[in-house]
Amino acid sequence: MIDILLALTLVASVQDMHHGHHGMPAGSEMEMAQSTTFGDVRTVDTDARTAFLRHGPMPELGMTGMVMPFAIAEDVDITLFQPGASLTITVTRHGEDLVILAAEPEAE
Ligand SMILES: [Cu+2]
Repeated sequence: MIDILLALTLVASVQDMHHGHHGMPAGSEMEMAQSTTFGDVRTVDTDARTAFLRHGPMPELGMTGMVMPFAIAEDVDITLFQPGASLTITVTRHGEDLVILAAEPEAE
């Protein structure tokens, strides 16, 4: 019985992977959809390379402004992510996660 449950769980995970772009417009360019907007840093975890930001609208990713967690790509300067900092961020979607690909201090 445990083996059957395990097999069903595996099948369910494989199916989930194929639903990653559910509800997104068709087109191969959606794989690389990016959005650039402002992000106000709330908290940061430098070890995990994640941060909570209040971000502006990102229509390319189907999102209005909100506060949410982001992953920070390896080549982004994480020292920019100080609580209270205002940044301009470029974001893409990797599965369930939103990943910051680039960040710079917001222009005055
Ligand atoms: Cu969001």
